[in-house]
Formats: sequence, C-alpha cells, structure tokens
Amino acid sequence: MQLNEESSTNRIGDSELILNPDGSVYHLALKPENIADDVLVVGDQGRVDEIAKYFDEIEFNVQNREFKTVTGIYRNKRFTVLSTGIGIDNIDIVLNELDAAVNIDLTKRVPKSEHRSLRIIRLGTSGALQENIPVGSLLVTDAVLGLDGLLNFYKCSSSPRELELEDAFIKHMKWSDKLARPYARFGSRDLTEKLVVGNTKGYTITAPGFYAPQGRNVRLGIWDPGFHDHLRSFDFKGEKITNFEMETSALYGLSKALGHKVCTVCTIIANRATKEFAEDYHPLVDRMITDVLNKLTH
Ligand code: R1P
Repeated sequence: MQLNEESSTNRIGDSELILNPDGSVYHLALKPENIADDVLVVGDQGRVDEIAKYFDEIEFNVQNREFKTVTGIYRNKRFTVLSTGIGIDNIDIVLNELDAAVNIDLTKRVPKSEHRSLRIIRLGTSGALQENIPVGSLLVTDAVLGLDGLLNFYKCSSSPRELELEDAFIKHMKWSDKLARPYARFGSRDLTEKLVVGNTKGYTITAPGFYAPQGRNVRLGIWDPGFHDHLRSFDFKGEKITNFEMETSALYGLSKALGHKVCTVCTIIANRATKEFAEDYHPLVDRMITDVLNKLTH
C-alpha cells in the first residue's frame, strides 16, 4: 500500500534515503543550509582543519565517523570542507548524500524543482607513475580511469570520448575478465583549466585498494607483476597515465551524473618509478591548499 503511494508520488522511500532525527542526511549529518556551493573534499579528516585554518570566519562544523565538515568564509567566498575518508565506497556515500541534501526536498522526500549545482574540488595526495613527475608537484586530473567498478552499479553512461579511452585502456592492459570493467571520466574543463595554471595535468588511475590494486607486493604476490610497466606505456592520443589514488573515478562519475562540476588536484607525495617519497608531506599539502584557495577566489 505504502509502496504504491510512494511510486505514484515519486516519494523517495525512508530506507532509500535515510535521515537523522534532526532531518539531516544519515552519514554526513548535513542539511542544505550547511553546504556552500564550493565544496572541498579531502581524504584525511585532519586536512579539514588544515584548510579551515585559513578561513576568515567559521559558520558551521559537524563530524560523524570519518565525515568531518566545516563551512566558512575565505576572502568573501563561502566554502564547505568535508573529509571523505579513504576509498570509493566512501565517495559513494558522500556524493549521494551531498546531492540529496541540496537537490531533494528532505521533508517531502521528492526532488526539488530547481537543480542546485555544486563545484566539488578534491585536494588529495597521490603517487606518481612516470619518472618525470617530481615529489611535491601538484597534479590536476584531466581524465580518470576507475579500476573500482563502482559506476557499473549505476544507470549512467560514458560519453563517446570516455568509451574510446576505456576501450583503448582495456585492450592495452589485456584487462582480465575477473576484474571489474574500468570506466573513464573527464573532469570539468573550466575547473581543470583554472587549477592547472603552473601545475601539471594528467590521467589518473583510481584503484580499489592501496596494496595489490596499486601494484604493491608485500607478501601475497600480485596478479600482474608487469602492472606498472603496462600502465606507464599506455598512450591515448599522446596522453600518459600519471598517478594513482583512490577516490577520483567515483567522484568524477557521480558528480557529473548528478549535475555537479568536479576536479581533483593532488600533491604528489611519492614517485613509484624513482622510489622517491616525501618524509613529511604536510608542507607540500599546505602549498596545494593555498594554491587552490587562491585560484578559486580570483
Ligand atoms: C591512501 O593513503 C589515501 O591517500 C590518498 C589516497 O587516494 C587514499 O585516500 O588520498 P588522500 O590523502 O586524500 O586520503
């Protein structure tokens, strides 16, 4: 009975979108008024305060589990900073709940008639794959290849250009049927062009784990000992795979499907080819934070 009523009114069911007793979204504990149009997402919850320390005014903060949020003003512009924790499964939660908070009437449980588009920028850390990308450099993800398979669960499709990149990658890598089909996404061009000034642009791999999925062989062995070499030699119309991290594929895929602009900037804290790594990466991350905040406010 209730099901019929829900489907006839497009009401989103209580267990499809869970809300807290105060009406906020389940994991993020946010209401629409807590969220700025510019949302900075970071993996590490400690990085939220490293960004918020630059704000001229703090308006709101909340934390539930690994999801810590601060909203405030920097140079007359309102920003929300939010930690996602590690991995694409958390990005699934963050993107769905951020979008629900701004684009669903949480009282009536129906989509709002007017769509609100966010600008979502990830400030992450990452390992470089190519020798010529130095530790400490800032890498902006032009395109991402997701090895995680998350987007395969959603009803959303790749553009013809993304499909071409996916097919070329699958062929070059001799991709195993035992693994999820990789998916490709390009970032939002205007944000990429704004944030890349003085930095490097590249193609990022999002891996569904830190160890074997990024080619690390600690004790168990890995499925393809030539994984890094195959990634390094991939060439798509002159573009190379530059770096590894663990969130951007789902971030780009879900943001674009839900109608938000998106871009990832990462501080390179290790180079997997030269074996170089930063003993203390925090000053390098701080440089990324000021670079991105400056560019977004000018
Ligand atoms: C792994 O140590 C984590 O660091 C990178 C990876 O994507 C993964 O989340 O990014 P963050 O520094 O943003 O967490």
